[in-house]
Amino acid sequence: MNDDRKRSESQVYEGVGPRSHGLNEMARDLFPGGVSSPVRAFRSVGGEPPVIRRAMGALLTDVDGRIYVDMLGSWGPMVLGHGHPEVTHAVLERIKRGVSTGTPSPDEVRLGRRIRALLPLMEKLRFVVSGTEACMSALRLARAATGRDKLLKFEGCYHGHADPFLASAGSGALTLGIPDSPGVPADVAKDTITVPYNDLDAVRAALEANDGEIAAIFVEPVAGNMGVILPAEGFLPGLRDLCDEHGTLLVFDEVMTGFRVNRCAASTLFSVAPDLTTLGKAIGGGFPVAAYGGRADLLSQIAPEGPVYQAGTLAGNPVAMTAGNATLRALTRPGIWERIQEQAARLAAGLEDGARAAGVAAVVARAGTMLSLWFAERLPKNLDDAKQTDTEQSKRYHAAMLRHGVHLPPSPFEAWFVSLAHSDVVIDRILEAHSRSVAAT
Ligand code: KE4
Repeated sequence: MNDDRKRSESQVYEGVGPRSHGLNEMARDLFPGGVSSPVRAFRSVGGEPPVIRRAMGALLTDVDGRIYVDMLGSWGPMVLGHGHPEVTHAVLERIKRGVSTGTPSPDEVRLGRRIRALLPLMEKLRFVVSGTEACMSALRLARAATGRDKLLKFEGCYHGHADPFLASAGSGALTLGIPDSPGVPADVAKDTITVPYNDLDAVRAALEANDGEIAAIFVEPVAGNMGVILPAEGFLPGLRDLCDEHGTLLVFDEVMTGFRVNRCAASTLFSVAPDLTTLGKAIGGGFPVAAYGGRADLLSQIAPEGPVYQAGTLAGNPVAMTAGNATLRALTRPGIWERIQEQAARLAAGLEDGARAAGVAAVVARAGTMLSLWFAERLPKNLDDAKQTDTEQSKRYHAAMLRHGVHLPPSPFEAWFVSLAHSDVVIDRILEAHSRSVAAT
């Protein structure tokens, strides 16, 4: 780490700098909450976000020149770190040949072939531009393919902001959904059944109570949107069996877990084959790329091959495809993903050691290169457990880590992401800030 990085090591940042504050004020005047996506507003941790003007490697630099170690990783995509030379070079070269044509391109074929070679259960796939779009489209396909309307999802799992997914259970596992957000019609939410994560009995009961009516079960095979929560032994195979028994499609939402929980996907890590998979984040390397895919007999029902409509102006954008290709090519080179995982494991162990040394109850849930630090005696199994952890301490810890130059995801219910750029020096720096912060919160 060069000198100006070293200068910032001992520096403590109080609040945000004047330029960030000024820009946040302008942004609040322009955008709802001053952000382009709600969680970025720091509402659940307090304070205001530093406004980032530069990202390189594992570091973020804000408009006041303050430097932070980045544990956000753009919420998952930046698995190689920021500004990886192969990705940057490939994108700059592709831009010289045009940025968008709205036509077939060799770039989308290249990325599609690469994804299928890595994840053969993606027999056919369709590129879209966000995880929301991937999940929304996969649900439409599942409903068309089964002729059923209902969806079963899990409390705390997030599948983007399309109406059917913004519904949560009323009381009891068999209650049909109620809107989670104004603007979601009750008539839409009623078809969404939500049960606790890791609860196969609740899934079985919901399938039996709605026999023949549930089109699909959507699941994050490793939950990342209520903080990282690991699937219990037998949970994912149990979902597969129950779906087979009831003619319900199993959809793995791997927008976050894809290329994060192992070299490829959770389905390969746990040897459970979903009928459909959604991908996003890492497959675009920071550009807007997502995809849904799976069994060819299902995907062949998507227009124009079949009657199920889905479309998009910038789907398969050649520059985004190029970024995704360069990212996956570098990431899946022998030893690269394993190196990132090693660093994540080292960080996880160091976080728990540091908390123990400070006499603070904390445990780390880690799956591959994504992790969460829980202020609790034991790992949460579902959303209720997650809410029982010491979220107030988590918020104080977030602020302390930011003061010590480490930018964590601004919510106790999000994941930290480790990248190829998180070298030993960077991990040491995080652990040094951790030992100062955990003792002080
Ligand atoms: P996007 O529409 O944000 O690209 O993807 C939605 C989505 C779908 N499925 C999973 C498993 C996801 O994690 C996401 C998006 N994740 C959040 C982070 N928890 C994105 C950050 C944000 O909303 O700003």
